[in-house]
Amino acid sequence: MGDMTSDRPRVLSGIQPTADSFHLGNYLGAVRQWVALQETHDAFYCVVDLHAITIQPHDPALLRQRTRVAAAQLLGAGLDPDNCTLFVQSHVPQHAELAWVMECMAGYGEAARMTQFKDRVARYGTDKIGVGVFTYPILQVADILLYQANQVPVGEDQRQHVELTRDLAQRFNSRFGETFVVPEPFIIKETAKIVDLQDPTAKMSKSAESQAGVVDVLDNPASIEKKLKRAVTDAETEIRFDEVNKPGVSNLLTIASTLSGTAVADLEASYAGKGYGALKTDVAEIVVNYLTPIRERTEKWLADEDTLDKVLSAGAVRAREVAEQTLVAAYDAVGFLPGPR
Ligand code: AQP
Repeated sequence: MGDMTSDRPRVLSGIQPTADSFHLGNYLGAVRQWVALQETHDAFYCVVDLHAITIQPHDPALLRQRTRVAAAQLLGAGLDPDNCTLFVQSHVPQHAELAWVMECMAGYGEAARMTQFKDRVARYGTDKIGVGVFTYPILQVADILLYQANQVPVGEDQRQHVELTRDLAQRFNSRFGETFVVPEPFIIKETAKIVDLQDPTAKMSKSAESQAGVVDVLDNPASIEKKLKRAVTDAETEIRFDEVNKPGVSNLLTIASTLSGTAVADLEASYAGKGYGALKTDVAEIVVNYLTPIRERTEKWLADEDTLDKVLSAGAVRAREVAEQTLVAAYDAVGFLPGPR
């Protein structure tokens, strides 16, 4: 596995296997940065299947399938198992073990203030959600702290959970002695919140009521084109970046700029005098051209499950080595007797 044990700063991030494909928000907000950071950082990335069962009831066969699809997509998007550690969260038991300790560090009110938890309560009511929906942010805390991560590449919606991680790491360190690196969120402003194509006031999200505004990485080209051509814009005609007054057009410019490497200002200039139709057609083409090789590589990985599973096993072995060191230190710090492990 190359020189991953070098002095490079660490990054850790995870993604849930809760859909048949990642969407463009997941890709631009997180996965794209993961691919870049493996070149400069000692990178740990996991498919967080423990998180995926917080929404109940779940289908075991579907979870198994989606876990492989998630891993295959990460490889298809450019993660290189020789240059980063890619693993499945449930293969590393230390995540659940540290989560309990961190749950005991967290305040009830503190956990209840998590926006994503409050959103779920508002949407489904407390009787319809499991305890896991309340505690998963603290499992996320454990996910990050186990790897002594310096940075956590995520989208804006995860900022609060990284802040919680910082708070609990600092609390633990001050009570029991320096044990954890206190991580920073790594959020690229431009792509921190990709919005829904049909409702540009909402983030692109797999749990959107309609999938018409959600572009999946594994979507077929015809479907991607259709969704982009129907994207909601505004009543003006000018192609200009203005997130407040023109969120739909700005989102299209962000997507085009990030995937093509052309600055937003240059795009604005090149569309002077042109209509929204031209922009949508071009963005559709850019997105299809960008995603097609990712989809094809993903399909290749999925066609060879044995190799995929071997990559994930090797990743889990390496992840466990690091996670175990941190867990042993944390267990010792809180006063658990050393025992056989
Ligand atoms: N719209 C988005 N823009 C930018 N980044 C985003 N992320 C998610 N949506 C956007 C980032 O994707 C990473 C993976 O997050 P996840 O596995 O928790 O995915 P998710 O949040 O479950 O995806 P959804 O679609 O947002 O799910 P629901 O609908 O359940 O809330 C994270 O880094 C996240 O920030």
